Amino acid sequence: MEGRIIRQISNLYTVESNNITYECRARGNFRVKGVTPLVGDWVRFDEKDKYILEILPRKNELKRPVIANVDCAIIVTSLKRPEFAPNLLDRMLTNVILNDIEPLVVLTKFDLLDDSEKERIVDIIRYYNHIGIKTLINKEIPVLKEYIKDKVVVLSGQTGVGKSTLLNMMDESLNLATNDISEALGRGKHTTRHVELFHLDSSLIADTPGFSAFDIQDEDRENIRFAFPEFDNDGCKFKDCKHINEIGCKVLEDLANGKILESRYDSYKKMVMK
Ligand SMILES: Nc1nc2c(ncn2[C@@H]2O[C@H](COP(=O)(O)OP(=O)(O)OP(=O)(O)O)[C@@H](O)[C@H]2O)c(=O)[nH]1
Ligand SMILES: [Mg+2]
Ligand SMILES: [Zn+2]
Repeated sequence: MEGRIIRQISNLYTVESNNITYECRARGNFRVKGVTPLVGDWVRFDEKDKYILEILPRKNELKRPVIANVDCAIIVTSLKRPEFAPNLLDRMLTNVILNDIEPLVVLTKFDLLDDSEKERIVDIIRYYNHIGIKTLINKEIPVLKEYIKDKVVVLSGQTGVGKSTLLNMMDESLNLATNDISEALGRGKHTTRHVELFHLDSSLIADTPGFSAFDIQDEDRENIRFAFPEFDNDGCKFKDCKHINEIGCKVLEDLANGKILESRYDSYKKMVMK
């Protein structure tokens, strides 16, 4: 039989096929081949012995969070507790874009900001939307639901930003565990511990464990500039311009003219200079 893995808890995989779920294990030969089944994988499995036999070809794959075959990644970013970190947001965006997955940014905890902080964030939201990266606040549930209609989606983001809370807001019957972030540490306690896809109307959406650090994969480093839609990569004097200190660099010119948000360029530079 064929089905889709919708949950993984250590070496136990839940495979869904025709609305029935099967708790399966993976054969040891996957380890030999250096591949492991991931949530989101379409697999061929033995429904009697409850073994996954074969992983069908993947359309894409993310390493963090680990999931396969998604159409869209929602990057959940909090504005407070934990503090808004534009560099982290841009690193996550770069990772998603370079893996050919459509990104969507959902900002949380807007309610914890004071008026001047809110103004600043509204400008930032406008900037991201202007460059074509859809960005909204977690209050906009109907817009969000419409946007992810018929898609397979993964929630990604630091621990404590409100990923599980967002899922509960979309469907309260999910009743996922959430946890206040630690006052002492100013960060979360890793409440969600496994990756799981849930049905939500016509969408499939995965809750994932949060992380505390995030870096770009080495194989992506060369292509970082293509993950910045506001960069006029062809406008520079030199082909393959790194946009760092080259004379006649269009990106540096746009930065100086205020066309490129400083925090965006800063994120770019930190990623390429590493
Ligand atoms: N004030 C406020 N609190 C929020 C908002 N969204 C989430 N929270 C709170 O933030 C805390 C963390 O939320 P979770 O949903 O557990 O975070 P998570 O991203 O799932 O965390 P992990 O599972 O550890 O990755 C909870 O106490 C939520 O109630 C928001 O928009 N405003
Ligand atoms: Mg969670
Ligand atoms: Zn340049």
